[in-house]
Amino acid sequence: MSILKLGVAYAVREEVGFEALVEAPLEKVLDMLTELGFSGIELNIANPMKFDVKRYRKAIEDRGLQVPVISTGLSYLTYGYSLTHSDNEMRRRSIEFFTKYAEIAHEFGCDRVVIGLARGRGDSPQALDMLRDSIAKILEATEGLGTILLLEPLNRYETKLINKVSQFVEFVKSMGCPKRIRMLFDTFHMALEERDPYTALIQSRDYLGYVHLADSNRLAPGMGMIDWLKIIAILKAIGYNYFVTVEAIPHPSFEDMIRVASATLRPIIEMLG
Ligand SMILES: [Mn+2]
Repeated sequence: MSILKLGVAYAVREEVGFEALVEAPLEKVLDMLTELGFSGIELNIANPMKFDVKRYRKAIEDRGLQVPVISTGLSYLTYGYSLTHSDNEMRRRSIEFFTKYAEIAHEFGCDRVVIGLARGRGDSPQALDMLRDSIAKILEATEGLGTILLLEPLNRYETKLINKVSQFVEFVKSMGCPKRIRMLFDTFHMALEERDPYTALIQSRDYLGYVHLADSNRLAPGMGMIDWLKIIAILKAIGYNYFVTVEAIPHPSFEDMIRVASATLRPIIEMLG
């Protein structure tokens, strides 16, 4: 039995958009995941206030799958809310959404919520201060649940706020290293930003709370230049023991993407993980 579990990211919303996320009927996706040996599904929820927890819980639990994290980037892409928005009301709504995301995560029996694009693009000089302030407010509001916030370094084309592992470390240190902020390491973003993404992964070991897998071109693992044996070997060596979740462009289709990802990763995880 491997320690690492394989997951896939899934977009929960009606409108079609963000190409890196999945747009396919839930039940069909869950059946395919079960068949291909996945253990979990990450839910990226555009509007947590309208999310039907019961329906999702039943469909997911009926198949013996888990929800490793709740992710949040679609709230920014759909409504424009962000943790660093210059408009106080938009920032307040973003924080309110995060509090609700934490409650939803708790209902799925997981304690982790992602801060990716919902932190905003970082265009204003006050952005880092606003991010610290917003995160402090979310930590306070979710203290009773013990929610862990997974802050994800993203590549420079998506945000100016925290693009590398070293910038993540600097940021959490500036907040006094709260135990409930951990890093989400995304192989696609780090292949773009770091001199060497493998070394960067090793350097993230003390902070690592979650991992996204996509190849160097954001296609399925196995369709680009990343050395997956090396990535999984490092995760094992640094003692990471949670989900590795595929978040790749569904090309040529979602089903093809998860088939390739499973064919690439499962043998390595079974051998090493
Ligand atoms: Mn990601």
